[in-house]
Amino acid sequence: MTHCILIGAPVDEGQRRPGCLMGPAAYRTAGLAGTLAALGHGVEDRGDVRPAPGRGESCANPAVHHLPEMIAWTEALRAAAEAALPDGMPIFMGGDHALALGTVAGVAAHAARIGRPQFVIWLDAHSDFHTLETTSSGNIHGTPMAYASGLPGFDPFPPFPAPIPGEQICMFGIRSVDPAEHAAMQPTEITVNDMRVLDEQGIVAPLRAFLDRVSAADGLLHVSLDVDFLDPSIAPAVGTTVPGGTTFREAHLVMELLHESGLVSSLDLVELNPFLDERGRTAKLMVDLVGSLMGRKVFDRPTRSY
Ligand code: 4U7
Ligand code: MN
Ligand code: MN
Ligand code: MN
Repeated sequence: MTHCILIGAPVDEGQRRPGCLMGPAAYRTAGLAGTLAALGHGVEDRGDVRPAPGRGESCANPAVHHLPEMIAWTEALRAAAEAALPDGMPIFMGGDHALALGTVAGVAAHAARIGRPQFVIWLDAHSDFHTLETTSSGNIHGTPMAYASGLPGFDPFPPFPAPIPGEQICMFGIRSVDPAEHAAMQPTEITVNDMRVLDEQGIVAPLRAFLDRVSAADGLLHVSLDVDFLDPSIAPAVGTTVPGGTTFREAHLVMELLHESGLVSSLDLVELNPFLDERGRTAKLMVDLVGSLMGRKVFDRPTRSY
């Protein structure tokens, strides 16, 4: 049994299409707490994080918008993550993906404090590897992985507490990478399992290879699940749809393998825009995926030991 700590992060400022701020309410409406409780987990809902007012910070790239608000969110969410981790497994209900600047900072700081390596699995159509200097959309939801990697180009933000080495990052489901992101990732050791890799090798082998490394290092594992990881035909409630995403079964299989590993210590649910949903189907799918991540299965079968 896991003590699950639900934390609402109604971040809407990391992109330009309003609606992600309704995400936490949609997850509550779709029954996230009840799903976890039915699986035998403890559930505590700490409500929604409220950031301090922005302080007027600016940067050289004129495209970047809502910078002061995003710095305030980053500080507040880092604090919420650090406060929750000693008590259980935080589940951050987004909110757009810019919330991960704060949540990943919090988990990395916690891991450094307890002396264990922090790993991240990024389930996304996008690599989110822009800096404030390279982003042309100016949308900060496209930057959290570069921030967590300790790249320069985030001057107005607090320095990332314990940058995560590329060896400890795995991207899964990637199919949209801008040239500047590609260039920035080139010298890193990040594992990029793009859709081509998943087409050729399936889910199981690449995912187990990463989980074996997490386990061997006695690492903590943060899962960041962007709705656009899923194919838009099954998950329409997202502002940045990219065709060719994972199927229903591929996504559940990822969650089932993550559960089986016993390694997951924190989770982001990001980019759900309930305003774009069809009768709650995307919100319900995301809740069902969390169910698989937290142990729902049809039959018990011998599991791999890590
Ligand atoms: B998400 C993009 F240009 N790279 O920077 C950008 F393609 O959190 C998309 O993964 C970013 O949804 C997508 O704006 C951020 C674009
Ligand atoms: Mn993303
Ligand atoms: Mn994305
Ligand atoms: Mn998006």
